[in-house]
Amino acid sequence: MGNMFSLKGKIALITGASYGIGFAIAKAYANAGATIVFNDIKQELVDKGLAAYEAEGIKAHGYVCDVTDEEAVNAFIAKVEKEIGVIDILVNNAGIIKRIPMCEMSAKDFRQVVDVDLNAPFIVSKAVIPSMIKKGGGKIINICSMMSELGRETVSAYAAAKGGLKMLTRNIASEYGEYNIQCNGIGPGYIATPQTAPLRERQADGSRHPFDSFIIAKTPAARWGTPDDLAGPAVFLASEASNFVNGHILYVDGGILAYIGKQP
Ligand code: NAP
Ligand code: GCO
Repeated sequence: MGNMFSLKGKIALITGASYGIGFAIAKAYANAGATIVFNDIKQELVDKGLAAYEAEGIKAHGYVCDVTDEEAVNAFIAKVEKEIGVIDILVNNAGIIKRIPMCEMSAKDFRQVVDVDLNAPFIVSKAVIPSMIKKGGGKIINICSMMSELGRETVSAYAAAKGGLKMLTRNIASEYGEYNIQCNGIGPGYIATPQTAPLRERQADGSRHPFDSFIIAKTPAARWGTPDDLAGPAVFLASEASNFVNGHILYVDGGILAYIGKQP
């Protein structure tokens, strides 16, 4: 039996992958043999990302592109197809969060979160699907969240977007499965990245942030995840090992969704 997790010869686009979860997934794909393409919103972040990949011995291709801008995305994908080749694996990773109580949140802020976290995966997916069909198949992996299943104070827009992304995942699987396209989601638990840094900040007296302690108590693994915890599941969903897995959300959460919580 060959290595069914190999990504040799595949071209993978991971959006917003200069650092954080996207970077860890891209690193794992490169180690499995794929050619890495990533984008970020600013040139300085792309440059920072390129240097970080180089430090890992990876020759990545970095581009500036705002994933919410349909015209820019179409031009970006056309450029990648011309310069590197047809994208075999797309990871819709770029995302933002705004933690604001719902009744204090402006519609503009709400729309911005939905734009990056839900509309953009729609825009980028529809830009890559036609060439995947022509090539005979492809893999799309949407980075969902605990908030695809759960709510909490201050994250109404994020939860609405990530819940929507779960259903977009199932719909892409439904609509394009017959073309050998598998679209699945990864639902990370609480992962230590810049996005969650404010939730882990030490208090003035040096003690843990209350949310930090709350997450550790709520997670059977009793720790925050690291971006590298997502590497194995991401490789699985990009490889031929998952060729009959479609429309599934794989939660990688140290057990949070299985757990009722510690008794007081
Ligand atoms: P992060 O550290 O904030 O990284 C997100 C990346 O996306 C950044 O490079 C960011 O660039 C980029 N980005 C944002 N808006 C963009 C746009 N319009 N166009 C292109 N790139 C854009 O986040 P992360 O924690 O690694 O999260 C990655 C994904 O996982 C997100 O979708 C997030 O919602 C999801 N997630 C995270 C966690 C967690 O606990 N960390 C858990 C579940 C799901 P800038 O730096 O310029 O903003
Ligand atoms: C929050 C968090 C999240 C996580 C993640 C959980 O404020 O609750 O930032 O929502 O980043 O998406 O899976």
